[in-house]
Amino acid sequence: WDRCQVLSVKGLKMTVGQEQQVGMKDKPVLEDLEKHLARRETEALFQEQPETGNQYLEDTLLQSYLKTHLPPKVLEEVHRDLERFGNRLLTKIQPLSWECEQNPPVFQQYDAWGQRVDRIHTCSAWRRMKEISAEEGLIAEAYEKRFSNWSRLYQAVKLYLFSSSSGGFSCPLAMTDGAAKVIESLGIPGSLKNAFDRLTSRDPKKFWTSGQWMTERRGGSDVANGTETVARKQPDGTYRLYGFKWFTSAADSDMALTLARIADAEGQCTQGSRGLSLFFLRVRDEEGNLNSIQVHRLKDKLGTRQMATAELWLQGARAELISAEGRGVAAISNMLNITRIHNVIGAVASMRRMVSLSRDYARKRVAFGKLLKDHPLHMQTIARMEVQVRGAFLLLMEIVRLLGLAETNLASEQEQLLLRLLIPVAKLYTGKQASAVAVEAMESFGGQGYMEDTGLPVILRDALVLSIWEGTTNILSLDVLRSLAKSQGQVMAVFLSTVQKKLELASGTEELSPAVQRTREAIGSLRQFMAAAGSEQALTMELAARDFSYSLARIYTGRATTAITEPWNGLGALLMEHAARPDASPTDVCAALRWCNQELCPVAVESGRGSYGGGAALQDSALVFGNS
Ligand code: UCC
Repeated sequence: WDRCQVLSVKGLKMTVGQEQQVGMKDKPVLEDLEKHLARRETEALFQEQPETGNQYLEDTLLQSYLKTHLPPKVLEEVHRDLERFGNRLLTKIQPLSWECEQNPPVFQQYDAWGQRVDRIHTCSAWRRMKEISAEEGLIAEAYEKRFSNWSRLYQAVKLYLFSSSSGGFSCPLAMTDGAAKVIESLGIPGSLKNAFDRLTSRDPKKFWTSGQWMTERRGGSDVANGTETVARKQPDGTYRLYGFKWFTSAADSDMALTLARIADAEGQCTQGSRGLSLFFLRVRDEEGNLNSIQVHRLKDKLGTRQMATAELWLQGARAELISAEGRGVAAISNMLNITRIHNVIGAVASMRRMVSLSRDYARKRVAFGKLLKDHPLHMQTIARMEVQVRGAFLLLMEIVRLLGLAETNLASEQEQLLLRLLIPVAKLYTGKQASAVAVEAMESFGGQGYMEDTGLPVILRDALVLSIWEGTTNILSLDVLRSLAKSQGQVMAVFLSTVQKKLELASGTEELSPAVQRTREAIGSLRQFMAAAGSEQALTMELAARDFSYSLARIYTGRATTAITEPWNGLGALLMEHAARPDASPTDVCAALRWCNQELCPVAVESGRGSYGGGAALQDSALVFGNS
């Protein structure tokens, strides 16, 4: 006990504040202190909590991005709103977020009298999040298009700020946005007008959220072969759905879009992708009764515990066919592309939150006689994370900028192709970054990072799902290949020519020349890889898909663009472009250089090592299964 006390007193010496720290540094160890004094001091032992302030005002990269890109009038209004929103997040919304975490949804299957009720009880903070989402126009902003092509970017920025304080409500918002996008892309048919108006409403009383029920027991990734739900046509033209949905996120949503196979007169269904159609359904009727749906159970998840994920039996749920028959996957891909962008938003937001907290902690926490911020190795670790967040943030901005152009018919064909390619690239890359950064940042708090009541493990747990839902890393890598195949290589031609052309312009900025040089070399390697892969079997590209996608992410994030000379026409605005702005800071340049110091083209390196041939595939299998 005595030793513990002494250690604690020593601990006190390291934690109570800088002046006291430095003053006490060379004093002898306090073994001779009386026990009661040691106890009193120990009871006063505390560590200062890491905090963030107004997230918008603290985010210099976000502010400089908006200042560089938004037209002045838009910037003025957006800046005012974001500053206000930042304060609301800090003072009102963050406490609700913690409440959501502490009061996860509860499933009640039966009432006291044995009646099956299947109620999902959510806490008042969660329901308040829904109201706030409507009030803040978190979905509406993108569809009202008040700021033309900048509306999408503005919405994404608000969602980015909201994400870490949303108590998991970002998930239903992602699917709500995706559903609105699908309905909009169908031309808002009369039967879906009410749903669209509600999904995009600013009125909390009207606002609906949507689910996206894609996953069944046989297929999370392989939707085309795993979907067993059957749709039977009714005399009134509607359908009734029968099946089991294995993961339904935000199961308390008002409506859902889901896939099913239409049965013919003999009850037969077409298998595979061509047999899938897309349906709209209400989860409950006006009286609150479930639409012939039974909630089987809630999922017991590692993270996103604030949000109810359920297994659902569809037992004749009334639904409306909203795609052409057999075009379900193509129709729902509009939703997927939006939810994947939300995934990127969530990834960047969680990284930003973790790094901000690490930074704040470094200013407060003392170890070995000085603040963490004065330990170069500790700062190097945080700086490396900061470079990752910056790259991911600019990639996100690039995508929502392109999406904004596409949604206002201002995108060129090349920009649309680039958008199609960059969505899976960004989703898969930032999902992995977020997991890595969350783990690394957690370590920067020492043992405190591992303590549940600090809230830090919540961020880690919630970040870990980002590389899984909405398509795993490998599935998204294959989607990158799908975009290449579908465009017959045009997406890559646009990617390469854009990067190449813009690099020439960036090479005028002296300080960036090492980064330009490295990117140029990486593009050369990428070209060589593609030329060689083109003449090989399909297996090569499948095995290379992940490294290939990483290469695209790293090269694109680091590349320079024309935005200096053509601010409104430039394709992209990533680290080098940001660093080449007339008012760029040395930090911007440093981030670009550091980014380009990593291996920019891992696919070329691995290809050189023979990692993608048939022999390598056999070796992989032998390694995994231990065959001799
Ligand atoms: O996890 C889920 C919800 C969680 C909550 C989300 C919150 C996230 C935000 C968080 C914020 C913090 S729902 C489950 C998610 N599941 C998936 O993502 C499924 C993963 N699997 C895939 O993505 C597969 O690749 C499939 C299902 C798309 C493969 O289907 P198919 O049918 O085998 O693929 P096909 O035959 O290649 O594609 C069929 C059509 C083609 O069009 P056509 O016929 O015109 O050539 C494709 O080009 O669909 C088109 N298509 C696409 N188009 C497929 N994918 C895309 C795409 N991404 N973009 C455009």
